[in-house]
Amino acid sequence: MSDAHPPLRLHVPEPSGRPGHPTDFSYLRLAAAGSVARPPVDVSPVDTAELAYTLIRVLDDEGHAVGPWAPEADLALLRRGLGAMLRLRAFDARMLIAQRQRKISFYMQALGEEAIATAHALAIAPGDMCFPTYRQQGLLLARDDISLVELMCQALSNARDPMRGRQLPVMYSYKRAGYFSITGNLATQYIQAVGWAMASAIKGDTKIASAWIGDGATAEADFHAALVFAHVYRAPVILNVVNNQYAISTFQAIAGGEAATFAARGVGAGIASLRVDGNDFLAVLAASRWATERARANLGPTLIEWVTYRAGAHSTSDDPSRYRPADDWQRFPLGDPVERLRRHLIGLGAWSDEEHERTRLAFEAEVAAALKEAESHGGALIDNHVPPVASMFEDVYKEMPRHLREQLAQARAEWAQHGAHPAHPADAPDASAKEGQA
Ligand SMILES: Cc1ncc(C[n+]2csc(CCOP(=O)(O)OP(=O)(O)O)c2C)c(N)n1
Repeated sequence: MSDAHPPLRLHVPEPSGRPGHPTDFSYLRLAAAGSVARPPVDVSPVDTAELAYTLIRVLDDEGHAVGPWAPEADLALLRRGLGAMLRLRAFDARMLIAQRQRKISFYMQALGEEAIATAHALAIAPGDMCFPTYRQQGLLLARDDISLVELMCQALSNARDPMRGRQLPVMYSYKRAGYFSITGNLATQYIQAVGWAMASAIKGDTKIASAWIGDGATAEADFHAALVFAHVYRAPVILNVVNNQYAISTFQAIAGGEAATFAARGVGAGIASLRVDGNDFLAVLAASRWATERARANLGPTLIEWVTYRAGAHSTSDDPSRYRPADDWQRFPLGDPVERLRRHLIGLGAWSDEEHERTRLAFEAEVAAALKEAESHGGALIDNHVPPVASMFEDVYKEMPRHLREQLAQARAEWAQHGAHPAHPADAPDASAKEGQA
């Protein structure tokens, strides 16, 4: 060992807050509302380097919309956005209770992050394809394409579950609503979205893709591979990184390090990149529109880091009191997205506390009624609903090929052989034979 050098050691980033010790949020690179320049959409990616290290914000502490990023948005759109966030919050709260009541096995809330998916959904167009993770249900609720009852039937895994029990609760799939089937393997959303966007360009279509990932999952190789393809081919895609400060119990610096932002990953890959206050509905709307315009004009991809805070547990299987201060969200400098838009609209005379309360209660009632209706169709944990064995083999090919038909018959025969009662009439031992005759 040379005397000239100290022993080598690794640096392991530590969270700046722990249970019982308030978080020091000074690690967040904040900027005052209205202080960041808005470049033209044809800016060269390298000239967004500064934007990747600051924070685009529109709503100031008094709820005024200030600066060059303040979007043109009529009051009807903003009221719709606030309503959609309230509806999403009511939906999540009710589903969380349903899990605690053992009606569903699992749930994931978007509490505290509602502005991101909601405003983004209002910036993209029908036909565009989102590749979401499990925390972007706001994309579906904001555009109201899918009924709450249908979403709940998926979470209940009941007879009306469009996924027929083949996906975890919250792992929705809606081609008609531009919501690509959720993959549990994180970061795959990125390569899928970039590939879809490239295909759209190859076909000469006008539709763009929107990819979603959390801070933690950016450490996956798929994230980086997707950036290379997006940059090289200028794929028409928006690359969203939701930095909600935690990946389950792991602080964001474990995936991101402390010297660079997640937005800076994009600049390094040759991609125009923005870092945006994700709890500021107006900033999300403005940045999403900017990125959308770039993609549609063949100017290439945009990576956007949305800075926010995951206010609830990671999932119903998680207990955040074990790894972070209980009052973190109250102390988070970017506040609550619902309260910030409410304040803005009240300041404009376009909303009131009374209307807010009335709307909140109306959504609570809508959600409660929808769950009652969804439960009337049963559920895996309510009436032991089990989909037919055949559903394991269906929907892969337009027509089931012979080898799968054989496997299905074998599965049914083995089920019968082991003496198990078929949970579904379609699984009776002679069902395959009858199907053969039909
Ligand atoms: C490839 C892969 N690795 C690990 C997991 C297990 N896992 C599920 S959620 C999660 C945390 C992800 O955190 P982040 O990307 O920050 O998203 P967030 O949940 O905060 O929205 C992990 C590690 C997974 N689903 N996929």
